[in-house]
Amino acid sequence: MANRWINDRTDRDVTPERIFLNRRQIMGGALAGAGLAGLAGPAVAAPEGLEPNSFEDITSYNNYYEFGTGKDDPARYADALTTRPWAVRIDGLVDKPGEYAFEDIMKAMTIEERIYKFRCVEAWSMVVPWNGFELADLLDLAGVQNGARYVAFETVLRPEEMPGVAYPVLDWPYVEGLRLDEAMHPLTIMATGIYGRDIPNQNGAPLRLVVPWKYGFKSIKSVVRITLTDKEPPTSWNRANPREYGFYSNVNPQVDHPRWSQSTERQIGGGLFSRRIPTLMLNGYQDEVADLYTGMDLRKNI
Ligand SMILES: Nc1nc2c(c(=O)[nH]1)N[C@H]1C(S)=C(S)[C@@H](COP(=O)(O)O)O[C@H]1N2
Ligand SMILES: [Mo]
Repeated sequence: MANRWINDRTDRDVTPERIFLNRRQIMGGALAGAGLAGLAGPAVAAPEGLEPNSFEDITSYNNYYEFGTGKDDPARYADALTTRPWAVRIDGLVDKPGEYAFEDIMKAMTIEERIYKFRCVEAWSMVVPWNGFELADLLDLAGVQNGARYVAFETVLRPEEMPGVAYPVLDWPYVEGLRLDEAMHPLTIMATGIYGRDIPNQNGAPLRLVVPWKYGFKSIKSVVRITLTDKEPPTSWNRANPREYGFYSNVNPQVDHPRWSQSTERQIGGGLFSRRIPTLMLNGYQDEVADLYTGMDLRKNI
């Protein structure tokens, strides 16, 4: 493979220390403001201090349409996905395009725990203790060029390992996109683990995006390509149903999905007694991310 990146650098080379510290300081500030646990705990906790779901809940109730549209299909079929060796192609408007081996990425990144609430557009939610690294650190590694404004993501496409792609539910491969500032935000992570264990295939092994203030479908799984571009990239759900799914897909309890309300969510877990709770603007991460949307109408730009 041409241009394979060799890991001969330390974290410090990867991200200029000033920016690196800044990002951690931002997180520290968010923590202090919310009055949550100190430095010993995860860098960011779920809004309202919600209890994490069990490993069992998180890994048995999934959406990963490449393995079928049922909530238990991913747990049943995703084992067939080969996740080693793995590489992510980073290309487009970057200084160092190429295939980045998963092991090399892991060596270069700082892995942290982040407990995030996750809100699916189908009006259920979970709290997940992810392990992963900031997407910004990976993008810094590749060197984002000046003209870049968006980041496009692509999931692996392996019909022989993915029974669901035989059905044209979505245009395969699954694709997603973020604006560059959303991608660089310290809350945006690439998850590689759950509860300190390697991320299971049904949750998007070996690495998947997590953007806690957006609906779950923005969190693209098993990423093989990241492209920096100057144009808004296509997204699978917008392509499939532009009337129901926009590019931003920010959690907004005030804007109903055309077929259901988004004002409450059902908490997964607790069996028969699963509770409904009010959905919060930007999924409760408003203090951290509202600035990204200053001057934008979050009812129109959905
Ligand atoms: N490649 C791919 N990524 C995907 C999906 C998918 O079908 N394919 N589903 C999305 C949706 S709708 C949700 S709610 C989350 C579910 O993540 P989880 O199974 O880890 O809870 O993954 C998102 N990422
Ligand atoms: Mo979802």
